[in-house]
Order: sequence, then C-alpha cells, then structure tokens
Amino acid sequence: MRGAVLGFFDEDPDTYRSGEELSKELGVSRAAVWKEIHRLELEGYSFEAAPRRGYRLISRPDRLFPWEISRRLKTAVLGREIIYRETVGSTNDWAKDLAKGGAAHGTLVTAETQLRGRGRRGRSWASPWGKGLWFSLILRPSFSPFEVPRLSILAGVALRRSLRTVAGVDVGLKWPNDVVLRGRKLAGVLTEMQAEQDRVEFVVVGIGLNTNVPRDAFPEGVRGRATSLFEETGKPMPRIDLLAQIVLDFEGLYREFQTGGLDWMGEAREASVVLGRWVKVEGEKLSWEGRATELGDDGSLILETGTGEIVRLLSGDVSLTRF
Ligand code: BTX
Repeated sequence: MRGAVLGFFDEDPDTYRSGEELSKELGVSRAAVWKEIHRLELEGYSFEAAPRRGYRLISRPDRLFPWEISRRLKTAVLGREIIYRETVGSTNDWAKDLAKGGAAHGTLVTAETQLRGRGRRGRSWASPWGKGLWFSLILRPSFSPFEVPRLSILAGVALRRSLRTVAGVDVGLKWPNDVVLRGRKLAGVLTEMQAEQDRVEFVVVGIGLNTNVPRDAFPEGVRGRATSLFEETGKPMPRIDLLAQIVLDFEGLYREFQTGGLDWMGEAREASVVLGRWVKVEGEKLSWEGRATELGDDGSLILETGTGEIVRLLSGDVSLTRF
C-alpha cells in the first residue's frame, strides 16, 4: 500500500491527487488513504493538502527505506530483496544470520546506524545515525573460496566508479579494502564468508561509506584519518542515489568477474595509492616492508623488500612509509 500510494505521487510530482481518486485507484476506502498519508507523514514525508484538490507530495525523508531504494535501483539481481532496520548491531552480522537462514543471493541489508559496526581484525567502524551508507550484500557465488578476497577489490572499484558518477570525486584505493580521498579514509569494505573446503556457502560484502558525516561526529581517535563526502565537497550527498549506483556498478563488475573477466583489476591498479610506494604491511603475526610492485590478478599485493626478496601478500594493513 505504501509503495502504491507513493508510486501515484511519483508519476507527476506537481499534480495534486484527491483522496477520492487515490481510493478509487487503489481500491481502498478514503479513510484508508488518509491513514496511509498520515503514516507517511510520521515517517518524514511531507504533503501539502489543498481543499478540493487533494494532496501533493512535497518532500521525502532522507531515510534508507527499502521502497525508496527499490524505486531507484536499476539492477537485475542485487538488491531485489532489501532488509532494513533503523538500528542494528552490524549489517554484516545481521546479513550472516539471514544468509544462514536461507536469504537469497543479492539480498541487501542496510541500516541508519550500527551500534557495533565492525572493521577487520576486531576493529570497530563508526556509523553515525543517518550520516552514511552502512550496508551488506549477501552473495552466493559459484566460484571457489580462494577467489573471495578479490571481492573486496571489486567492491573498491565499484565504489570508485559510483563516487565519480554521483559525487564527482576521484578516490584512491588502498589495498586491500580502503577507499581514500586526499589521504583520508572515506570508505571501507569488510568481506566475510562461510565456506567448506572448495565450496562457498555465502559471502557477505559489507561496505561503510561516510557520506554526510561531519568531522566532529567521528570518534576522536579516527577524526584525523577519516573523511566524508560532505567534508570534502561541502554538499550534502543524496544517500539513496549513491547506494543505487554502487549496487548497480557492483552488479556489473560481479557479472564480469563470474564469467572470468578481470579487466577491472586494471582499474584497481590505476587507482591504487599503494603501488610503486614503499610500504609496511602488518599481518596477524608478521610484518613486511618493501616497495609495492604489483597487484596480482588473485588480489594479492606483491612487495619487493630491501634485500630483493619478493613477497606475495593476501591480506594485511598497509601503511605508506617513505615518500
Ligand atoms: P578496517 O579494519 O580497515 O578499518 C577500521 C578502522 O578504521 C578503525 O580502527 C578506525 O581507525 C577507522 N574507522 C572507524 N570508523 C571509521 C569511519 N566511519 N570512517 C573512516 N575510518 C573509520 C574497514 O575496516 C572495513 C569497514 C567496513 C564497515 C562496514 S559498514 C557495513 C558493514 N557492517 C559492518 O559491521 N562492517 C561493514
């Protein structure tokens, strides 16, 4: 009903719709129409009501309501199912639970805020209410578990394309999962999977993107290294337009990847802020220093150390050291 009422106002935003017209078209009573309009108002929509003319939709709230995302999504598969709550612990945790319960490939899980948003290795991800995109995609790929780490890089490329299209900014990719703008972290990707030896049951690709976060809303320890589109451009970012574009770009790249296409790896290399630089990479237990010489097609970073040793790394935390 909500979608149907809003759909009506979409057709021609400047036209008033009378209660009678709406009730006839939707096949419900005028009281039911009025109730629905009232409910939408409580959700943040605003209508202008004019005597004898009816209602006109004036503005929509800046909320990630599934019906709002759906009307902007142009994908075939991803995001066809959308699960939304205002507040969650972590969209990745929730998506994993949903996937265990059988959620379909392509399900999009999103929220206005996360109370326990996660980064890698037990780190936390700040997710101020309504100020960013915090979402996860459930995927059920047919490829092997070894291919999964590349999805973080693929997500980075999708973010780069979408950010250029919608926000007009050129971001860099910091292997393996950061999106940076003028040296600060704008977005992060957390890819997790459940797999048996050679079969992936599901993958959850979690993306956190700071759209409208004001600098002082970042936790103190993060503030100096993080940024948002709003901070960089001075303009508030329409979150849903950006989300719809990211999911669309991700879908296109994912389709390419599934059929063996890896051209987008070239884009990841081009946008890399790590390649050619002297870096320190910290793993769970060990760390390495060297020049980052290559991004392998398997998603690995190849380092040439000071002693000429070649090291291939599949994950780790990179810091850029010498300039
Ligand atoms: P990461 O481990 O590379 O980054 C985490 C680190 O980034 C933190 O330790 C902190 O220093 C910094 N940080 C925390 N919050 C922010 C922020 N909002 N912006 C910039 N820097 C920050 C990166 O992990 C992967 C993050 C994925 C987040 C998404 S959100 C949706 C999904 N659900 C979930 O719980 N995680 C993912």
